[in-house]
Formats: sequence, C-alpha cells, structure tokens
Amino acid sequence: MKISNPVFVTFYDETCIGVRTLMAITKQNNIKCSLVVFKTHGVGKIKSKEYGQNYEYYQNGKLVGSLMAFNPFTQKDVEVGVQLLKRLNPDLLCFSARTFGMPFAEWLARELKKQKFDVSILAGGWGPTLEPEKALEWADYVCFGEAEKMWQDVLDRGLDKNTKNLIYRINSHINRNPCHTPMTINELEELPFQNHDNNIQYLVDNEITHAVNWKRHTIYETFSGRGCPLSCSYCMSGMYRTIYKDFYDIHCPKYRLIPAKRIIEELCWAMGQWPTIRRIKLKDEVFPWDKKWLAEWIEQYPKVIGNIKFSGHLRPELHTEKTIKQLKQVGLLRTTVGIQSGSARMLKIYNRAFTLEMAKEFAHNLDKWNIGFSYHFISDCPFETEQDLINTLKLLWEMPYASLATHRLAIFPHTPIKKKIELENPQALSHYLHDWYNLLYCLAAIDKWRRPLSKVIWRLKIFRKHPSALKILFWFADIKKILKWILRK
Ligand code: B12
Ligand code: SF4
Repeated sequence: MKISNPVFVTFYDETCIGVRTLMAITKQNNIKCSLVVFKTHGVGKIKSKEYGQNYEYYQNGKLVGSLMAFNPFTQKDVEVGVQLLKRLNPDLLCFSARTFGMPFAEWLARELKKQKFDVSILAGGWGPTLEPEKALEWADYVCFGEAEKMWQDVLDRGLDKNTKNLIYRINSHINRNPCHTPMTINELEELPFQNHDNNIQYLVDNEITHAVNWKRHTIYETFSGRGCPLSCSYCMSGMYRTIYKDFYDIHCPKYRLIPAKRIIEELCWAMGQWPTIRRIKLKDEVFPWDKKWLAEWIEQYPKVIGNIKFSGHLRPELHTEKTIKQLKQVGLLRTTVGIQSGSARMLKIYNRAFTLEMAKEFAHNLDKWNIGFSYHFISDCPFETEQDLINTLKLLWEMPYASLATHRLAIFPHTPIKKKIELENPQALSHYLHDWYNLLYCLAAIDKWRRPLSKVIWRLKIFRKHPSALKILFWFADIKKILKWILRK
C-alpha cells in the first residue's frame, strides 16, 4: 500500500520529538502528513482519581496531577477527534503511544471501527514496542523500536507484510518481521530537523484547535543523543541494548551521542525559524559529559547562540564542579537533582550509580554556582521500609534548600524492577505513611523556616495518620504570591 496522506496521532504529547522527526522525513520526501495531538500535557489540580496514583505527585507540598489525572480524556475528545480524523482522510493512521497512552489509543481505535472508518492503524512508540500483543488488539501493525529507517521504507515502497520492524497477527500467532539495525551516530546526524509546520497540526482537547504549543515560540526542545549510559531499574531509557538483543539479537548501543556541532546547527536553524526563542532545553535525561563534546559546546555555544540560556539534566556521578562552573559561564540556567532515595539500600535497588555523598556534593556545587534546580524523589516503591524514608528525610536536612517533587513509582513493562517485584512480592508501606514523609521532605527542602518544623513534626509524629493536615504549612507560598500580585496591582 503506497502512502500519500499519513496522519500521526499522539496522546498528551505536543513535544513528540520522535514523531516530529518522522514527520520531517515525510516532508523531505515531498509527502503530505498531519499531526493530531489528543490532549495537552499539563500539571495542576487533580481532576480525575480514576487513573490511579502514578500521575499524581507532591510538588513543594502540593499534591498535583499530570496528564490524564489533571486533564481527563473524555468521550467528547473521542467524538471530536473522530470527526477531525475523518475530515483529514488519511490513508494510514500512525498512533504513537507510551504505556500510559495505550488505553486512549484503544478507545479511539475502537470508536473509529464502530463508525466504520476503514483505515489501517500502525502503532509505534514505547507502549506498542513493549506490549505489541496488547496494541494488536486495536492496531493492524506495530512498529518495533526506532522507526526512521522503517518509515523511509514505507514512504519509498509502501507498507506491506514484508516491511521491516513490523509486528502483526497471523491468526492467533504474532509475527515479527526482521528489524532494521538501530541508527548510527552518522545517521542520527543526517536526520532532518523536527517538523513544526503550523498548518498541519491539530490539538483535540474538548474542541479542535491548531496544536501550536505557545511555549514553542519561546522555548526550543531537542536531544543531543539517544538512550542513556546508566541503567536505573525502573526506566527504559538505558534499555535499548536489551530490547534489541532480546527480541532480534541485534546490537544497539546503550547510548549514542550526536556531536555538539550538529546540535548547535539545529539550534541556529530553530532560532532562524522562531526568532522569539528565549530558552533552549536539552531534553536528554543525561546532559552530555563526554570531554570532547563538552569542550566543543563550551567553546561554540556562546559564540553561535549568544546569551540564550539553556537547561539540561546534570548528574552527580558524571558532572564535576569544573563542568558545572563552565556550563554556568556559557548559559546553563536550570537542572534537576534526581536522587530518588536518600537510602543507600534503595539506590542499590534502583541501580543508581552514585553515593549519597556524591549527591550532596553535587547539590552544594549547583547551589554555589547559582544554578537553579529541583530535587526529584520516587515514593511508594514497595521495597521501601520506614527506615529508608527516614534516611531520605535526614539526607534532605543536609542539602541546600530547593524545590522538590516526589513521583510515585510507575512500574513499566520489561523493567528490572517489575521483574523483581513479581519475584519477591514485597509488602508496601501505606500511601498515608508515604504521603506524610513526602510532605516532610517538601518541608525539609523548602526553606530555612520550615526545615526545623519538619524535624519537630517527625519527632513528635504530628499528623502522621492525617498527612493532608500538613498541607496548610505550604499555604504561605500562596499567600506570598497573592500579596505580591496585589502589591503589583
Ligand atoms: C524526553 C523524555 C520526556 C520529556 C519529553 C517527552 C516528549 N513528549 O517528547 C518529558 C519530560 C516531558 C517526558 C514526560 C514523560 N515521560 Co518521558 N521520556 C523522555 C525520554 C528520555 C526521551 C523520549 C524521546 O523523545 N526519545 C527520542 C525519540 C526519537 O524516541 P521516541 O519518542 O521513542 O520515538 C521513536 C520510536 O519510539 C518510534 N515511534 C514513536 N512513535 C511512533 C509512532 C509510529 C506510528 C511509528 C511507526 C513509530 C513511532 O519512532 C521514533 C523515532 O525513532 C524517554 C526515554 C527514551 N530514551 O526514549 C522517556 C520515556 C519515553 N518517558 C517515559 C515516561 C513514563 C514519561 C511520563 C509518563 C512521565 C510522567 N509520569 O509524567 C511523561 C509522559 C509525557 C507524554 N506527554 O507522553 C517512559 C515511557 C515508558 C513507557 N513504557 O511508556 C520513558 C521510556 C522513560 C522511562 N521511564 O522508562 N518524557
Ligand atoms: S539516568 Fe534517568 S534516563 Fe538514565 S536510566 Fe536512570 S532514570 Fe533512566
């Protein structure tokens, strides 16, 4: 089947750098395509409890929701979306989903079938890649892993039963075609830049609008590599090697770093397209630490990009004080301190490659060089004991003040931690106890007035059974904001 009008569909994902790359390849081949984003990816007051607790998190003492917990996916979205998809009249629907997006993809696909909208569905992204059998309940084909080479084949020759990377059903059997080798660094360098053409993108969020993310005009987001050199037990980023080996016996490097020169070229291109860009975000989970790469970035960034600030995720085990200082001098504005737990035992379970001393030193160095950051912790891991939570609290008492977020552990298919949980069936602590500690962490990190309070509340076990009562201690920030606002008026 030759393709002349594919439509990409994403869920809560306007950023979708992977899909935007496939769209750029489509454009390069002079083939028209469109993008329909279902729902914006916001964070705020929880509007739906239905989706469980993974998408709720504590941020500076407030329990907030993200994705569908904040902005629920509704029948109205499906109805409006189906009308739009019919109007766009695609010859191939390309659904992109992470694990959390699979139920929405299914909902939409079933509604399309119900309305007799007969068009093939190709599903890709981490969700279908990890659980193709689930995706094939609503999709005709699944594309395994990286799709740039497979997509070029589809544009050249059409989609058929021989297309590489495809997974599909033959009766009750699931067939896997051979798979392309993953992209080499040279191939990654040659990819066209993301496609953000305004006239071909739509947002479905109760109604249809053009999916122009307002931030897009002021913030540009990209990657300097693929994968991750580390191997945290709850994450797929460092697992490209494992999945290519397990499913196809193909070697995929754990991490591929694109030369700094090429990233700077992309940033120049983006700034030419959107002169309003004021901030660059390198979205890699690990900001490059390779000496040669850093030297080129530190030399070229200020010369070519000037004083536009950038952010990226620096890491205690990879970035030294010297690097922090140099990056600050060329425009590093913000980063994160992803510690996940203050217990050495839990760091082992998470397979984190740094010690608590390194984490402390790292945060102090960021503070010293005046780089904004927030702490990230994981809560509700069933392996945690109360002693692990106490260790985290005590660690925070020794750290610089900063904002803090605690995300509940989300357990994804094929992760080592999922296998460990299945094998050992650990007894989890109650959510209430986690919440009490989550709020104590926020108090300990927020400022010098509230850190001592976290010590007293912990020692006297105040509101241990009713943690939400502690939320009042964070209203102060709101009052301050309101006062500032009134004074400004
Ligand atoms: C950067 C990043 C983010 C950024 C930006 C994400 C974005 N929208 O682009 C932020 C911080 C916002 C983010 C948020 C989240 N993320 Co994130 N993120 C990543 C990271 C590090 C890179 C993603 C990426 O763009 N990779 C590069 C591109 C090229 O790859 P790609 O998107 O997978 O696309 C390729 C293929 O998958 C395929 N493909 C994709 N779609 C389609 C569709 C079709 C039809 C075809 C044929 C092929 C295809 O082709 C693309 C090109 O090769 C990955 C880890 C990783 N290495 O992938 C985690 C990762 C994807 N994130 C993950 C998660 C869980 C989340 C959150 C749910 C976290 C949360 N609790 O809020 C949210 C969800 C956001 C959303 N709206 O979807 C998980 C997903 C696990 C899973 N099983 O689903 C990952 C794998 C990390 C992990 N913990 O394991 N994320
Ligand atoms: S460092 Fe981040 S991206 Fe890399 S494996 Fe760990 S959690 Fe995943």
